[in-house]
Amino acid sequence: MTAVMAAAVVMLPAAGLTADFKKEYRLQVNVGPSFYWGMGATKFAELVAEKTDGRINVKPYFGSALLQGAQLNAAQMVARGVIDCAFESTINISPVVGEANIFHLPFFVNTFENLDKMKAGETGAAVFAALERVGLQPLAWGENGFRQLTNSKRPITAPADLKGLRIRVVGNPLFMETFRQLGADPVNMNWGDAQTAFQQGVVEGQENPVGVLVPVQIWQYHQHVTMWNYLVDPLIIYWNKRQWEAFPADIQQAIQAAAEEAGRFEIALSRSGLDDGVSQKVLKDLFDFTMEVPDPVRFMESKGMTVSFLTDAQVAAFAEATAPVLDKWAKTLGEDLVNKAKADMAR
Ligand code: X2X
Repeated sequence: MTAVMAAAVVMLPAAGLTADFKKEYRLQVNVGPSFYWGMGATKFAELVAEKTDGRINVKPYFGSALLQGAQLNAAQMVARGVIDCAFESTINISPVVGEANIFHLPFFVNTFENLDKMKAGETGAAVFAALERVGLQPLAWGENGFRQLTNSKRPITAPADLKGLRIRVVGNPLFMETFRQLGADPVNMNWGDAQTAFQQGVVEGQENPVGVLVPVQIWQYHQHVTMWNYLVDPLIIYWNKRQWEAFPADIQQAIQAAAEEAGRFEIALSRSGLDDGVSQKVLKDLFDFTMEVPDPVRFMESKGMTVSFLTDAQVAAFAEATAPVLDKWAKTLGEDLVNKAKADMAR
């Protein structure tokens, strides 16, 4: 054995122990740190540090700072390894993983129960498998929530109320088509630009979950909110797959556990005040979380907003009006996936 070879043999185990980790793993997040979603990202970074004894340092980059605001590029950049990982909306994943649009069909998934069944069932497995096929390792679910409609003009309780309203939507064609079908005038823009557009009154309305409406203080621009649960926006914590596979097993396990815990925390935050108290109990009992989470609906009312909850008949009228979009996109997604979702929800 030559001296060089001997040295290599001695070096190997040591190199294995102190695997070459990056100084920082960059985490893409579309919103800011004060949103529940942003708080979930911070929690994920903290838990990864804790569970890997500081060997893996995840740093959240809020407001799509790594993408100059181009939120719809998130998944592509992680798949290419330009960004390491993301805590991102299924809407922002959908350009690369079309299957994610199963959650965004209008008036299709309408309750937390249905959503949970889909995530735990074959639908969730199919969406995760689709991420893997494009080079993304899915780790856990989070939640932005059911998206609600706000506007500055009038209470909206029927499709006719939307006529001609300029509504900001995210740049996903399914959203554009849904609002066009309802007779509105949708305009797509990134979230960063949308906030300026609200301030300047360039748009008269928008749609987002209460976990976004409250931190942006939407009542400053829009006085009316329609609670119509028209579609749901789950989040997924995911990692570049090649990089993930190169991690030692103990690191993978630690990050996986951190993602599941952070996802659970973030979902509980997002549902606080919207379910029968289960989420608040999870926050207190499991996470020892003492910050007061206000009931979002009461809170918006206290800020002077009119809150319209739709009756079943009113929801049915919107569902009927948007049925052509649902049918078209169900075909795009494929019978197989749509049937999985229906079967999961019927369970
Ligand atoms: O752009 C939006 O509306 C937001 C913040 O909800 C998403 O990233 C999907």
